[in-house]
This record gives sequence, structure tokens and C-alpha cells, in this order.
Amino acid sequence: MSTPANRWHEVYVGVGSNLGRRIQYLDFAVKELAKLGVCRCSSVYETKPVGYTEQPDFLNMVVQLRTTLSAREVLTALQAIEARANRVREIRFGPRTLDLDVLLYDNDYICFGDFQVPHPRMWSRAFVLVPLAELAPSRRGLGGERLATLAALHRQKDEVQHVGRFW
Ligand code: PH2
Ligand code: MG
Ligand code: MG
Repeated sequence: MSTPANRWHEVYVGVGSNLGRRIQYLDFAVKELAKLGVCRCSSVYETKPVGYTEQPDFLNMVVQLRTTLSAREVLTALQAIEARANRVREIRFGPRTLDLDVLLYDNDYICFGDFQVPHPRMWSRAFVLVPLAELAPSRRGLGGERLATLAALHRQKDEVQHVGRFW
């Protein structure tokens, strides 16, 4: 079955920064993502590091991107934006100037090497679920729960503080 090349896709991108001028890196990310399609931004949250905890707090947000790019093209574009934000390949899960992750791509399941969509760790992370639920509260998680429900559940466990809405 072929898909028309110019179909619009709904993509959710997780954005994080915990090095340098974090808000400026988010601003850079929003401006660069806007070149790939039409964007809608969540609020920004300050969040305690999850996983590898010996690192500074993050600023996190989620961007909804409507684009004609394929998932692989989005991934390549995100990696190029990260590189332009002075990101150096570092410790896995460690500090970074800018981290851009494809969370969801339409309702597709994608597994291509270590590129997996939905993002395999998103369902247990308040720093993803809380901003994501702002943009898509009624969307369903893997177990059928509303994202708003999942976000409220995980917010009790992880520290996530609302900073504000800037875009
Ligand atoms: N990203 C990680 C690991 N841990 N913790 C928070 N709070 N925010 C992140 O964006 C984050 C993290 C790996 O990408
Ligand atoms: Mg990440
Ligand atoms: Mg990443």
C-alpha cells in the first residue's frame, strides 16, 4: 500500500535541556522545529533528572508538529538541530544542551534499530507525560488510559514544576 508523499502527519517531540542557557536552547528548538511544519507548544516545566540523577535539573516541554516529513526524516532533522545546539555525544541519559525525541508519529509503531516510536520510556516519565497531556489530554496510552490520567498518576512520583507558557 502506498502513502501519498505530501500527507500531513501529527508528530509529538519531547524537548529537554539541562546545560547552559536552557530556555535559549528551548527557544532555538522551537524556531528550528517551526521550519519543519506547523508547531503547537506545551508549557515549560522544570524537572528533576530521572535515571542518571547526578546532573542539573532539566527544562522540558513537548511540541506538536504537523509535517509532511516521514518519521525517519523527522529523526534526521532533529539530530541536525541537536548538533547545531552544540550538543556533544556524552554519557547516555547524561546532561545535554538540547535533547529532541520523537515521542509519537501519528498512531504508528516504528522500530528501526534503536529508533523506536512510541518512545519506549515515555509512559513512565512525568517530564514527558505532563506537557504531552496539555496538548493531547484525550489521546490514549498503550493500556488505553487517557494521557491526562497517566500524567496525573506519574506527577505524584516525579518532581515536575510548571514554569510558564512562552510560545
Ligand atoms: N532526559 C533523559 C534522562 N533523564 N530527566 C528529566 N527530568 N528530563 C529529561 O529530559 C531527561 C531526564 C534522557 O534523555
Ligand atoms: Mg531523551
Ligand atoms: Mg534523545
